Amino acid sequence: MPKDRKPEWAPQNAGREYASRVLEARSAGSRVAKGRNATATNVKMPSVAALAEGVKAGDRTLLAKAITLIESNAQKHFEPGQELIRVLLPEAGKSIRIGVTGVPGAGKSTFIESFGLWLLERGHKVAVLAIDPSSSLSKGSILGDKTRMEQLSRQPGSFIRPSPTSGALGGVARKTRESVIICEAAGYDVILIETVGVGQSEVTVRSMVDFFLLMQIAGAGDELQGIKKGIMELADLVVVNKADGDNVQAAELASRELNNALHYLRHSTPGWTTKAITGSALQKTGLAEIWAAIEKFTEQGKESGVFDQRRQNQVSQWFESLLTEAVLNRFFNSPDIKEKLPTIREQVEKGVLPAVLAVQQLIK
Ligand SMILES: Nc1nc2c(ncn2[C@@H]2O[C@H](COP(=O)(O)OP(=O)(O)O)[C@@H](O)[C@H]2O)c(=O)[nH]1
Ligand SMILES: [Mg+2]
Repeated sequence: MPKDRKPEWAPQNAGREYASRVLEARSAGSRVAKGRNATATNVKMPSVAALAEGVKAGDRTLLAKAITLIESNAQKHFEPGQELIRVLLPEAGKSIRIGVTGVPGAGKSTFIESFGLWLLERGHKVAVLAIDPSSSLSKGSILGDKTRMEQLSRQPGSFIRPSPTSGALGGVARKTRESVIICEAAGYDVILIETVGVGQSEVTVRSMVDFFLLMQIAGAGDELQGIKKGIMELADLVVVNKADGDNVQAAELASRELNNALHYLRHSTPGWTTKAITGSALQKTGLAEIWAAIEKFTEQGKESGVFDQRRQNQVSQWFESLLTEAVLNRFFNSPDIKEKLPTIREQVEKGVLPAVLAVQQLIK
């Protein structure tokens, strides 16, 4: 059973409103748990052509299999996975990619569910992906059981994929980027990516989305919510969530304070002023305002060229980082280097060999 847990930054006398649910890993049971643990190796994998056709036709079962293929760490799945991406790439790109971050318990998943349903009512197709760097450590997801988004997942126009389980943030991020491509090829025009506010993951998500939404709550402490961590400077919109019930005034005050703070910060997107607003994911308020901001942002950015420029930069940065990684791997894994490196390193440490010379020797 998931247990209600209050995050450590919750006020001492806080009630359940700060509770965030931690889902322990399980091997079978819920639909999500099964999807999460299914390894591509034991899933019967259709051909690349069948997957590509299925994805393009919007078949959710084949879409899920396609993502399982690219998430697979099995060697035999690498080539077909990359071939699939290559085939689908021309169909991709026609969506708005939205990142949602915030401390655990801020209400990201609740918001994504409410917002997703709201968008479906307006004729959009919504895909939800998650990046949760903690999941590989805790064997469960601190994104919590709301990641299941029961209501949203029952709608035909939606697709929800929890965070890939294994691997370091870099690997998880690659899989998410490729999942975005696949979802777009399947006709999803709004992609929502949820991530937790724990360090690098926000930067990673910022590097793959068009619009970045930071979810805050009143009274949880500025420091923990990233004002000091520079996360505010990544955001295109700050939403103070849980502006409902007794909490409305506190939320409005927090929003005003955030707007003051934002005044002095560098904004994430050239030509766009990042603002703070209030909303309630639970009561479904603020959704229209958030969408209006996203639409204006997109319209304005496409007109000025900032939107396409960012996407282009993102792809080229991604390419550079993949290339660097590959070159480094190749270098450090070559038998010759593996053999010589320890001795040379020792000589440098002992002061026998100058560092510059040592590097030159190894590179040669
Ligand atoms: N009062 C109130 N509670 C909310 C709101 N949004 C989320 N919650 C509650 O806050 C808790 C954490 O929500 P969740 O969406 O899992 O947060 P996440 O960790 O950021 O994804 C849950 O118990 C939600 O029901 C809101 O707008 N108002
Ligand atoms: Mg969540």
